[in-house]
Amino acid sequence: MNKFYKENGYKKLKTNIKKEVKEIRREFFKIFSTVSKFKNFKKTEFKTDKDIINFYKKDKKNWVLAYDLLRNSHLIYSLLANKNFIEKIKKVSGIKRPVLTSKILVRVDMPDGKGSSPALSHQDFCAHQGSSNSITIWVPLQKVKIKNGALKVIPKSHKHGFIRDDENWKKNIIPKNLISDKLASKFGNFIDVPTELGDTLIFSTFSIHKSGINDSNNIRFSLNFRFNDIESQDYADRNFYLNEKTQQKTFDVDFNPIVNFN
Ligand SMILES: O=C(O)CCC(=O)C(=O)O
Ligand SMILES: [Fe+2]
Repeated sequence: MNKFYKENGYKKLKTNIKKEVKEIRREFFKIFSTVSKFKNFKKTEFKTDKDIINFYKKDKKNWVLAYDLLRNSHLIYSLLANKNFIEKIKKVSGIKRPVLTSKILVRVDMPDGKGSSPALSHQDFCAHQGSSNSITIWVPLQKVKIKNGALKVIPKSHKHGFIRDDENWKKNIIPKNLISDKLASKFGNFIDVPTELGDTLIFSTFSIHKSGINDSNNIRFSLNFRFNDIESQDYADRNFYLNEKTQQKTFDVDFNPIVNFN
């Protein structure tokens, strides 16, 4: 395990995923463009972030259709096929045999808090409840400065383990893992973690973090995926718990499929 990571509960990594990251951002543009074209919003190719922002402002319903497709883009899984990248993650985090906790998450943070809702202070642990050494890998798809929403982390907060905000818990605020800024401040101060293109941020499942606000005119795309360590006794003792639903929505079909193979 990396010494800085062990002490602080997070670490910025220089990685060799620049090529994949650029391709994924390009593919996201294609997905927005295609949905826009076929749903008759705009017939021409989306070229700039502004095109996607306009799509959201003028035709949110169809924007959401595209947004929901991003997480099923096959290209986001190209990151997991990069062996060097995975080896680096294992070395820094000390995770011996990583297995995903759930699907890769995709965020589209647009100016003025539009798109994905900015995440308030929380730990990721509640969301998946995996091995105690589990980690989140946050992958921005462009340079992220403070101005466009650098992630905020409280160094060393992971050392306290699972933190429950009893006030929020009682009020049944969803998501339940939110920690008020007042309680979070007892564990230290947030620092901003700006990243260059190709950098990723690894943090412990117990590190308190929150979204930075995107005050720029551009989109801040990010992916995040999480690894459990199946070579972890505490996880084995909880029968390798997975907090993930796998059911389909329905087997009902309420439209007539067009068959056109002849
Ligand atoms: O990208 C962000 O701003 C925060 C994402 C996050 O914390 C999460 O998805 O758990
Ligand atoms: Fe998070």
